[in-house]
Amino acid sequence: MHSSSYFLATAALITTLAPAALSQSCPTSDEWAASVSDGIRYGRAVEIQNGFLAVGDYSADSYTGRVYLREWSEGDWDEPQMLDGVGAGEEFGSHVSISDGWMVISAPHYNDGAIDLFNHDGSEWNFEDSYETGLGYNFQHMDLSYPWLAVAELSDDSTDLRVKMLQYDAVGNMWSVIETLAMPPDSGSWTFIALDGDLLLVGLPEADVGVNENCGTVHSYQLNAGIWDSLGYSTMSEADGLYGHLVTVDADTNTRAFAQHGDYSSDTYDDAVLSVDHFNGTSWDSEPISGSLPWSAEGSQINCVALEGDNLVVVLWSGSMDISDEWSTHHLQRSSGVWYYQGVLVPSGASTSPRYVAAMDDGMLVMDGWNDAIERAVWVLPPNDCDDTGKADSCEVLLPGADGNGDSVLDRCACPGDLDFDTDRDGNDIVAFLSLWAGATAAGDLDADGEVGVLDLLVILTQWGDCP
Ligand SMILES: [Ca+2]
Ligand SMILES: [Ca+2]
Ligand SMILES: [Ca+2]
Ligand SMILES: [Ca+2]
Repeated sequence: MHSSSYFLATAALITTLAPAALSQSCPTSDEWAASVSDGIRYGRAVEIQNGFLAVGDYSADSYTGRVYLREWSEGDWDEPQMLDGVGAGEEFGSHVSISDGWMVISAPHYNDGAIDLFNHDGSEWNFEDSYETGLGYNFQHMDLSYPWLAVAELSDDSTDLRVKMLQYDAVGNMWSVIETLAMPPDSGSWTFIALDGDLLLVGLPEADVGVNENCGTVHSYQLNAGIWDSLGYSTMSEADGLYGHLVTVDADTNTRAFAQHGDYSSDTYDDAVLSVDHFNGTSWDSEPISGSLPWSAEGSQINCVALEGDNLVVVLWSGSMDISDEWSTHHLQRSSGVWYYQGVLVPSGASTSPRYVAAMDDGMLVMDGWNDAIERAVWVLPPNDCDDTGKADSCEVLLPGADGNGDSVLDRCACPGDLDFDTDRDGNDIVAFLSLWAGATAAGDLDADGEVGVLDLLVILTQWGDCP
């Protein structure tokens, strides 16, 4: 080792080089608390997609409702664009979904339910079209996956449930009903719609099956040549099981996840069950979930399930006669077709007060809750963040210099400071570092603070020796 000469060269560089700032492009974790003009339902709808973020507050302004819209732009979450409902009580912002530059927002109590469609023009969201439920039908649930929008609506006498499939017509710049999917009789009055790519799921937790009342089903459909073909339904055949709660789907990985809610008022099925299934092209295969899962505990209920790729997030409500209620957010990851429990996600400043929703895209999670200052709040954070940057590793690994050995793992997480990938930190890594510093090259940003400088050199020195 020629430590002294490295030291002298380093000392010389330190006197001549200022920290070199790098451009950063990955969305960063953040928190937005409710303001005085917000209602108590702030954050009861959240959505994130491709750098767009939406936070709904259907109780704002006497339940007129409001949605806050932010965009990740030039290294920051922008000041929000606000969209408001038009009349008290319509609850605009109860549901929000974004897909490919389009957004839908529900107003469940504008007449019997309306959905507004917006398009992003590169700087803001503009109203383009709307859909109102048919005469004698009430809005239930919806989901958007461009160019399709699925809307569930229930007849006033609760006997007929149907799902309207709307498609965007670029020539007329309008959304039109292409198909109506009829649900079986006794489908109940509680519906979850999940739409992604060519897969549509309809969760009906109160559906009766044979003699099993409130048994619950999940109906699935696949888009073939412009028609939504039924793939049948699944169920657990348990009375009051409420199977099909909180359905979500990821078309990129042909995966769906949902809960079996169970019945609060009976002891038989009062703990939540989580199911994850993989679509094999014809039917759904169950995927195992490894380990002891917190929602199996007495009195536990799942409030939301969010799925993206190999990541699954579960918002849990735990409580019983003995334990006071607590809300927590749990992360699971899939490896070779098995889901492994990873741990609890704790946003900075979050309390264990009620949480209801979560959504995921591009490795970032958005979720609601209450903060330590007893304010309703919304957080955005990455479930996978090996370097504690508040940015998704799946985004950062794509930045120049972040993955020099091409193994899809951030180099600074695998073995911090091993810049020549020979499984140690030694003088050769210092030499490599000095040239990265001189060139202001991103691979030298070992502490991920957006600059290459002395602090990064310290990473090599403090991690000196063989890789773990
Ligand atoms: Ca990270
Ligand atoms: Ca790597
Ligand atoms: Ca090395
Ligand atoms: Ca740095």
